[in-house]
Amino acid sequence: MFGLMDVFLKNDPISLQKDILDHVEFTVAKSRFSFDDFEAYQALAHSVRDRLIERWHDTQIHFSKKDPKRLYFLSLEFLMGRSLSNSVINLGVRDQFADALSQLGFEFEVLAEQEGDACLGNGGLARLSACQMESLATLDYPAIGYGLRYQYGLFRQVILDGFQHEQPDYWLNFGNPWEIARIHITYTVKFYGTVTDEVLNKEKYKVWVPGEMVEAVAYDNPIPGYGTRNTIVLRLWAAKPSDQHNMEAYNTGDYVDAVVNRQRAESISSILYPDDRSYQGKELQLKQQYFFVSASVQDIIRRFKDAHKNFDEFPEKVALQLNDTHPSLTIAELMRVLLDEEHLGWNRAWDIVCKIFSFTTHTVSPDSLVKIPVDLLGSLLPRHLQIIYDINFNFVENLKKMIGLDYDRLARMSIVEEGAVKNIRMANLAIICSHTVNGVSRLHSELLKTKLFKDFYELWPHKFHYKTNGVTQRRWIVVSNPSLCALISKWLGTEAWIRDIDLLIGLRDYATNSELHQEWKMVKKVNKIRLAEYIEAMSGLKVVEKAIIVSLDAMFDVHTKRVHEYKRQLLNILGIIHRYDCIKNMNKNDRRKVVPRVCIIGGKAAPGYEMAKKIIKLFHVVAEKINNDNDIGDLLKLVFIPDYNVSVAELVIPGADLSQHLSTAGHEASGTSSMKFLMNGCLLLATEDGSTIEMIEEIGRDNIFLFGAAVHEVPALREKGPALKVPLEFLRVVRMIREGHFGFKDYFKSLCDKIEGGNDYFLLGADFASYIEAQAAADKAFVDEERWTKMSILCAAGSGKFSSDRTIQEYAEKTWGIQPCRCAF
Ligand code: 26V
Repeated sequence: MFGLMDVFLKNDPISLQKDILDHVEFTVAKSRFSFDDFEAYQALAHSVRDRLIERWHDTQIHFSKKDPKRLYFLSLEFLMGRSLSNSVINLGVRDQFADALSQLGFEFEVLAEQEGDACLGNGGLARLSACQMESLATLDYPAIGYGLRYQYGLFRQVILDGFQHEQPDYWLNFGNPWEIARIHITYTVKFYGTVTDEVLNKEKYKVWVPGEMVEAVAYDNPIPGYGTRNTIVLRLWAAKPSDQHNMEAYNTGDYVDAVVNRQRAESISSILYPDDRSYQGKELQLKQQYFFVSASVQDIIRRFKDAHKNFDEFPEKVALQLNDTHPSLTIAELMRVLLDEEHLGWNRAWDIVCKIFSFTTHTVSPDSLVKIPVDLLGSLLPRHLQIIYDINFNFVENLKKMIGLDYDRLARMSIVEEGAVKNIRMANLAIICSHTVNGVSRLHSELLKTKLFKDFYELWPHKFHYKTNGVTQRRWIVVSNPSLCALISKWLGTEAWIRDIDLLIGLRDYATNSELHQEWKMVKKVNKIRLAEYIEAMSGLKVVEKAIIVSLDAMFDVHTKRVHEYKRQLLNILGIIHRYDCIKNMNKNDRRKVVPRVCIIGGKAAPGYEMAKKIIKLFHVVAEKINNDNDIGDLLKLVFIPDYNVSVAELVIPGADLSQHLSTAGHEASGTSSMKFLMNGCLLLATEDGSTIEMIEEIGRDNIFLFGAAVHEVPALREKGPALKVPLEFLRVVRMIREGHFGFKDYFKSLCDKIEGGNDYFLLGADFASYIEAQAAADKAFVDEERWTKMSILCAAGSGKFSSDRTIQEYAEKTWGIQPCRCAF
């Protein structure tokens, strides 16, 4: 028999080979004498999964024994990307598996490429959740993530003739070895119906009689920590028809209809909504939110009740983190369970609820805050609407005592928005019921306090905090940039920075060391070659176009993120046209001084976001012209990376020399891709927005190319309208598009109209001159190799603050009140 902490699965080459072959034979059901790369990947993934499960069991047992306060992280989106490389690195078995595979005639890297991405999220918020889960595991915090197991992840982007087309991402088609279906962990989720009053022991209670029931089935995704045995879990819920679902129909013989209705239940977890900005109050979207909230709350209560009898202990054992407004229904659901099922009474239930919720908002825009039409909520979740009205009644009555009868302010702060359509403001609910409201950068927090949530800040200043975002260095250096990882460890003389990122600062001591410079440049070159090969292969796939061959001596200038007007990919394109125009008008001598550039753009536009889609098309028509202009050659090449996702980012970021972060100041809550570029020694060209302001403090103004209006200047510039002065160069490039220099003249008219004549809300014209200047400064620095390399080293050295380990530690200590609970090796 094994003792509790004995390692069950062995990691020597013979054991690993046997495990892999066993999985080939019995899991993949292929002969161990003949299997291809994909089958080998599947067997490898299952061998790794076995080890994850073992550690996860040990962690579970340890947590159950210690019974610490646990964090429950609720998010509707997680962008996990691939799991194989991250798992073997965090388990500390990467080299062992690579050796075992090579003896079987396979290469680890080749098999890793077989894995598809898990894209259960849109953009920044979703990838942040994934980084934070990994940091929670690494720092030994007792945490569980909850989300939805969408059958269709974020749409696949296909570019046809320069236009974006969307295709479904049926990511589960080839199976998913990283999840464990828990068919016995299911909860019934109720919808619709009516609320009645009932009396129990002379007390009146509300009883919700549902009109529809759906089962939530748990799918567990283990998340291993690095340098620890701790492995936590991301539990994703899938919808299945309930056995109790519409029994009536079966009994009345309406068998076919009943089966069709059962299928409808599954649609709740079928699709991820592909919009990362605006919330539309669609019924299915609300159903998704409640489905995930109800299953998670039932799971949390079940776990609590397994070990505790008295709900007074609940706040000592449970911290609930609301990742943006989408999971805010959790508040009403927990109140409902405590009132109607646990019969605690309003005051006790409310007291508990107020102690356990914390809320983080990821937006600066009021349009992104979830609002639910009262009619919709009342029909889908009648009891919740009553509870929200009761919470609001108490809140408004108290508020009147505090601020008097300031009706405008009372109306603004009320959870219920009056108007032609009455809405429930989920952000107000979240703020009122949470003990802490966090922003995602210092600037964001200031904007919340002075704009978005000003009324609430003035009422409860103590609730408002911020935790600047971070990203995990395990994924964004160790997995994605192994050459840089080895180089950093060599120069710091330790691998300890992988868990303790502050050690990176030690690189500063060698920022002018010529030996390091040589090795640093070599690493960048290796990564540029990798990226260039990808570009060539990817562009060569197209039937009508030739493959794009890029020069490694050129500056790889990257702008990859979701396409949005506020992120200003259009400014980048206008800058590229200006550069092209300048080169065309240069004499031979001047052309020799031009710094060759490869301008890389990648990112998806929301399917219904017309302007964003036009921006993608514009990039393609400009690329077509410039890439085929023999007069330009290697001086300027444009590349669009289609279907940008986590695994593509892992390839692109290490290979970038320069990266662009151009949001109009005051619009990017934080920005996290800039942190990944910084860690990889890539220089930034950026506005003073979001987290960039804090980056400047860490790396120094000399090591970043800044441009554009500051946040406080933006309102005055907008105010000027048509009187705003814009440079002639700006007018010239817009005219080139307008006049059809790149074709599609009519198609781009609305786009040009949006940035001229006082309509330029995102201030492209106002920032254009300083953008071009910053680009020139970047060119100048690039030709001075020694200066550039020093800057690059200083960027990586100063990136420590932007690790999600720091963010998570701050949350744990200041917001959640949880302690590490480390499972012994
Ligand atoms: C999110 C969602 C997700 C669920 C479905 C509907 C919906 C609607 C709106 C939003 C708001 C955008 C959330 C977002 O991704 N914000 C980004 O969060 C990053 C992490 O904090 C931050 O770095 C970015 O600046 C911010 O734009």
